[in-house]
Amino acid sequence: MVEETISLSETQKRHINIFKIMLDNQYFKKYLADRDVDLRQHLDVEKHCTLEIDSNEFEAFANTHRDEATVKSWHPRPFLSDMGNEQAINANWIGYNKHNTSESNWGLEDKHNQMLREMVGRHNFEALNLDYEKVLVRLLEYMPGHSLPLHSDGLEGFKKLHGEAQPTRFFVAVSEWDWGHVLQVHDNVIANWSPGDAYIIPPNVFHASANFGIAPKYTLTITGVAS
Ligand SMILES: O=C(O)CCC(=O)C(=O)O
Ligand SMILES: [Fe+2]
Repeated sequence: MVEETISLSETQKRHINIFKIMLDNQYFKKYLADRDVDLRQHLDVEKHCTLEIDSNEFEAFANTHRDEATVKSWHPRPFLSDMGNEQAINANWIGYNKHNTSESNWGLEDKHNQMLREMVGRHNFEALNLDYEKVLVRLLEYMPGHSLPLHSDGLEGFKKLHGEAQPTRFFVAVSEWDWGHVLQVHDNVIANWSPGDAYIIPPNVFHASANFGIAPKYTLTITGVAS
């Protein structure tokens, strides 16, 4: 008994030590400081417009095409940029893993991109001032308890599809806003949205998104170039 108690407390000590090392090193904090990312400096992020979309249509798409979804979690991958991978490592180090960052998405496959683009519709791309022929539309599904850790966009998917360009990235709310559905873009916490609400995520601006609620969260990321 005595021995067990001692060995348990040694294990606990070791765990506390690991946490200390992990948090004391502050790799992600340093990463941001090195890039002059400072939350105390305000960045204006306003709603761009509200698209006319039908949430049900996108949620039905997710369910119909569930077995063709790309299911991923947050970790370094060979096709990401060095920047993306460094950010993923920093996030993994502080506890983000497959149990809290799982995402199902559609749109990287060309046929899904075409279908989603049609569902969004030409009139909405006009509202965004985007070239209908040069877009990448992805539908993201986050279940309760999962989030997209802090990152800046590498835009790898768009660059692969349409070559190097300086595209604009839009976040578009799809499902009705619900408990625990949030997007943080620098010092702006965006919530309480309506389906179709579109926000620009400016290049190199850090953002994160979460579902700490009770219903799935559906969003679109639309990347494109001005028409
Ligand atoms: O859709 C989300 O919740 C996050 C979007 C995002 O990170 C992006 O559009 O780059
Ligand atoms: Fe992003």
